[in-house]
Amino acid sequence: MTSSIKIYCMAHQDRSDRVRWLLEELGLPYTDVFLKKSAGELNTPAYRALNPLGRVPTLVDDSIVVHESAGICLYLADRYGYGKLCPRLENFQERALYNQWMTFSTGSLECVVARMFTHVGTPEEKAVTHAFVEEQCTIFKKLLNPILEKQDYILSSGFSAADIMLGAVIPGAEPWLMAGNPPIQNYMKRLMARPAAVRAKVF
Ligand SMILES: N[C@@H](CCC(=O)N[C@@H](CS)C(=O)NCC(=O)O)C(=O)O
Repeated sequence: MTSSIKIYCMAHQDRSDRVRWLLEELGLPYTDVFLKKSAGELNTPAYRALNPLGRVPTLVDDSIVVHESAGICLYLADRYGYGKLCPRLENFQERALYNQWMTFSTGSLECVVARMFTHVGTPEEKAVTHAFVEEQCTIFKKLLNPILEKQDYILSSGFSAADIMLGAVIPGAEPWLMAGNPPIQNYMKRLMARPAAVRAKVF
């Protein structure tokens, strides 16, 4: 079967990781299109027409073009894994939680942790950033731990694209979320053992 699905990325380990993992879970063929930032390939008019931000990942599926890794995974799960890798729309309770965790992964968790790696400023300003990340991650643990102590995946209905998003993002927060914290460590072990994650070279 030939595939028209293309993932524009810079490397397997950039934010295209979650998209590739989901495609592997879905068993869909895809092609990676590697762009070289140093060669200006994120800035060409052709690429900016697909992704005006000049970032990766971007997904092209025939005439459909999507950027934002969470947006791409929402699209793929709805189109190709409906009711399997995402709850059905009429399952309002589960779908609401799914929406919450899909957007939490990049909108709250990833962007908070990214501050630690991008912060600039005086030592005092860095200490403020550090304290903010610590405080937020303490809350994240209070949210996630009770769920992961009672079930294997973030939704009670089982594995979904929300686990892919969380699983791809949590390792960036390793010192704050995983160290000394068995519920999230064990959750990550379960996710890392998934054959699709291994095939996608996420970890
Ligand atoms: N929120 C976006 C973030 C996309 C993003 O910032 N991607 C990085 C690579 S992981 C990027 O393209 N950086 C541009 C650059 O390094 O110039 C998403 O989740 O897709």
